[in-house]
Amino acid sequence: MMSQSTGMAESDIEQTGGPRPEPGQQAASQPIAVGYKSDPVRGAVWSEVFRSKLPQASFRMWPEIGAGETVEYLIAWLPPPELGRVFPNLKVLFSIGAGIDQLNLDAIPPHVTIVRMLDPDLTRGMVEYATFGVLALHRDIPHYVSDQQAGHWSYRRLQRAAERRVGIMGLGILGQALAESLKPFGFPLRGWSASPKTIEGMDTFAGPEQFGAFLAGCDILVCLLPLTDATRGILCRATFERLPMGARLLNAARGGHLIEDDLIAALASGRIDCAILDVLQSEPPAEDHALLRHPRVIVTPHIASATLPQAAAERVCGLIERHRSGLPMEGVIDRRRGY
Ligand code: NDP
Ligand code: OXD
Repeated sequence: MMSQSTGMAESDIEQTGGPRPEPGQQAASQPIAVGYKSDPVRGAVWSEVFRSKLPQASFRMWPEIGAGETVEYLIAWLPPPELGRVFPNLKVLFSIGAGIDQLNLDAIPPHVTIVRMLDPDLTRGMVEYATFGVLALHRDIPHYVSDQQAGHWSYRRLQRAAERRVGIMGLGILGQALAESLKPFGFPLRGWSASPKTIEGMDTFAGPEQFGAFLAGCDILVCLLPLTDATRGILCRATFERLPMGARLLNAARGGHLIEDDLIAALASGRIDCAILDVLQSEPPAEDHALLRHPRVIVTPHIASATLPQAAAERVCGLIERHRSGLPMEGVIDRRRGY
């Protein structure tokens, strides 16, 4: 369920069991050790933000992490494999990305709260990319790019947006923001999520039992799902066969959602007309990867959106302060669901 005021999934807002200060006590002024394990160039920006926004924090960049047992907060894309041993007193792991499928949840001690990146800039980036993608698929741009490369000048019939049904898999932060962005163009919109939702101007479907009905009305299918055990390989032959003939595909979520050979076969049969992919199974792909070379596929190198270090660091400083004051944090993941 989405909160009206923030657009956040309620499951993203959770009590974290952080230390509760006495009334009036400034828990946030106590020293804090924060580890950072990711790109060091971006880390320099993070370090600067911590210096100004959370001066009581000792910001330590991997591998110069000091005494691991003092670190209570870790910011990482990939934490060290033996997280519990390296940081026995870790309280919160902040994922640098919106997705957390890169984490091995079984290797993260159960008492550690995992928080994913939620940031308006990250959402905006995805909205820009996915809006561009839907419009490009609607206006046959993969065909025109390929025609240009072949030196052809040929027209395709213009179809009204009102005749092109767009279906969004995943109605979370990104899926709902995309739906809002697409509304003014007049596409009939539908969406699919795990739990039922009511969204103005959109037909909604939920759960595996309504998946077929959802797919049957998607002329353009957009994937904005998290990658979990339940969604891995969901863009496969069985799914494509339930779409209208000649449907178009946009995957801006994770390469693990797509069975690439099934897409290649669906493109060959005409079941899928064309596709835009921001993510692939293996990144970077081999130079001779069939989808990189396919004339009806546009591939981009996982750039649909990105975590910008300044905004992300400011956000995490705020979350640490909230945690130390015993307040709930946004973006806490539910380990049972895997997102
Ligand atoms: P959210 O967690 O906010 O939303 C996920 C949505 O997917 C929810 O609506 C959820 O349903 C739905 N969902 C999850 N599992 C299932 C399932 N088994 N069946 C049906 N629906 C399901 O995620 P975000 O919108 O923030 O992000 C989505 C993904 O986008 C990220 O996990 C990440 O992988 C990807 N991403 C890609 C980027 C890129 O640059 N390419 C950048 C940023 C993110 P419910 O609402 O009922 O829980
Ligand atoms: C993310 C991404 O998950 O950039 O944030 O893919």
